Amino acid sequence: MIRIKNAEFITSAVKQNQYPESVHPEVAFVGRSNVGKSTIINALTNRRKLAKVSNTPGRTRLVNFFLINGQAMLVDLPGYGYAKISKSDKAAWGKIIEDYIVNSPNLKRFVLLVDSRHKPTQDDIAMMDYLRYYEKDVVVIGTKLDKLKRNDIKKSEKLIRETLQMEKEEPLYLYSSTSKENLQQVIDLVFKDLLPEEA
Ligand SMILES: Nc1nc2c(ncn2[C@@H]2O[C@H](COP(=O)(O)OP(=O)(O)OP(=O)(O)O)[C@@H](O)[C@H]2O)c(=O)[nH]1
Ligand SMILES: [Mg+2]
Repeated sequence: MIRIKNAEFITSAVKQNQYPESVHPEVAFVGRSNVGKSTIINALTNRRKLAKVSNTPGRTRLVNFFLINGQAMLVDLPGYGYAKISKSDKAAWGKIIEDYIVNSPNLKRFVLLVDSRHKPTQDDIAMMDYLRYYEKDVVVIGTKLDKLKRNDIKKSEKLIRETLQMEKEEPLYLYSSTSKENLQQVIDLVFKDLLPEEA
């Protein structure tokens, strides 16, 4: 079991010369705007306002770095897929993400968040394909599990796996930041080999 003992906001960046100088392994959170990236970061770290949460999609336009237990860096990437976005904003978003991925030697793992209530979108599929290309670990988390009927959980898992063309051994957890269901499983998966296990 991995325990999150402390979390510290380090910095926000849009380009490489603004990234923190870090020797720590990094795990990057990606997903559609409004899927719950900032909320899950607060839940994992047991902090209410570490990452900014809002009802306005597209709120997080920066790459945000958080140091966990002084040993691993959690990286919050800007969300994609909100409707009211101009072409130039979309290009800027793509560049921010790509610059980070290409210029981060310590990046070990991606956490792709999808909404467990819905079939993953075309943007989610494109993102999954894009992440696979980099040959790093990809962990998929279905968010907002509290909004799902118990009967629909298996169905949702199947739909996510099929739509994203996931192999059996590729990990998927459904999770809720509201009820905290599966929180410890998510922590163990997200920080596996990056933070020490405890009894
Ligand atoms: N019911 C429920 N609501 C959630 C959950 N996680 C997040 N939300 C809500 O979803 C909305 C968006 O959450 P954020 O964490 O800001 O989403 P985000 O992915 O960071 O969005 P961007 O910053 O725009 O990319 C907020 O109103 C949250 O309260 C969850 O597990 N259950
Ligand atoms: Mg956010």
